[in-house]
Amino acid sequence: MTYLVKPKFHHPQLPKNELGYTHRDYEGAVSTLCAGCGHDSISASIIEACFELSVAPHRVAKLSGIGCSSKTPTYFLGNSHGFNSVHGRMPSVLTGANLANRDLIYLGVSGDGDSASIGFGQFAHAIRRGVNMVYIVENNGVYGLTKGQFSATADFGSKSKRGVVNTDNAIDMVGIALQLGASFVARSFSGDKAQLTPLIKAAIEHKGAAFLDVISPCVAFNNHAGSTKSFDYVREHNEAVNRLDFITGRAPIKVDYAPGTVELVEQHDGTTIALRKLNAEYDVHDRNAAMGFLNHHAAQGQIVTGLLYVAPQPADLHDHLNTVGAPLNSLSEAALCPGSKALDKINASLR
Ligand SMILES: Cc1ncc(C[n+]2csc(CCOP(=O)(O)OP(=O)(O)O)c2C)c(N)n1
Ligand code: SF4
Ligand SMILES: [Mg+2]
Repeated sequence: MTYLVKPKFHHPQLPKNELGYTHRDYEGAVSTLCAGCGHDSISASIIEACFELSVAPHRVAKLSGIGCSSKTPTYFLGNSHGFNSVHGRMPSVLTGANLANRDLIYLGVSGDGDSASIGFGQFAHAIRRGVNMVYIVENNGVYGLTKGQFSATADFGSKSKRGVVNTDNAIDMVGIALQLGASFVARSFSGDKAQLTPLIKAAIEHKGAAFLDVISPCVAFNNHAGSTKSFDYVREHNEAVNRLDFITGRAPIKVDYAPGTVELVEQHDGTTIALRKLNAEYDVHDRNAAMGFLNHHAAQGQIVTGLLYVAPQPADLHDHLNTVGAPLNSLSEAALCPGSKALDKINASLR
């Protein structure tokens, strides 16, 4: 794959985070995507989120499949670990890496083709197993890289650039993630950085399968009238249920909103998400209600965005498997191998 290295000029007065890093330390190569592609805005939000959280770049593993969306990890976190897998296979590679080293932050970046078509089974199993990760689908409703065929998330009745009407039903990745037990589910829009960046921060701090469906218009093949994934359509039909204003871990929480409009959501590690409610009735802890809400609004052509569900007591794959706290790749052979006597005993029990 070709890529352009960014010049390494740093303005001496660039703001620094707690680690002493600037934004530049979280960037990657120069993007080769089409100018205006939604995916580049998502990369910018990932950079911003990691900068603001003072994430050490070497603690992040970014994994992807194939597609314009899956190319984007080259354009952010240039100092992090990266693995560009086969089309649709990112989730199983991520699961294996996570099992070997639970200490890293796993960022899976995929497309609607990569995750809702060829990788649909892989996506489903990583989510239902509760792999501790941030799984982002950059959803444009088309296979951008292969020139704009309808993907499985293209809405029934929506029109291609050439005027062909989609006669297949759409897969709603958020609905599926809710059904499969993801412990953090959100939807956002690449054109709404103020909503997206805090969602990514919250997802990074969440322990469990965090799924983010980000509508990300493809300016080359799916940004016309008749598309339901265009900038205009998403702006006109966006039904945001809440907004995360800040996420704080150890710092004291200051809330200056009217009572009832802000909900503080505690996370496992003592961090708190401050959730500004735009819809007073919406309950982020009710999985079934979230599914009903989603379906109801989808039937009216609306796109529900925001933090849609977060589990009060999330658990991840390592909790389910009861693995040791230390990363498996740090254990010695003596600790990993039970010894021949123990193996003999197991074999004997199976005879
Ligand atoms: C096994 C395999 N089948 C098909 C392809 C061709 N292919 C490359 S990218 C792609 C679809 C990408 O769509 P999506 O994941 O939505 O990414 P986008 O380009 O839209 O961001 C396809 C079908 C491939 N590379 N490998
Ligand atoms: S083809 Fe579409 S998805 Fe791919 S880079 Fe261009 S605008 Fe983005
Ligand atoms: Mg796509």
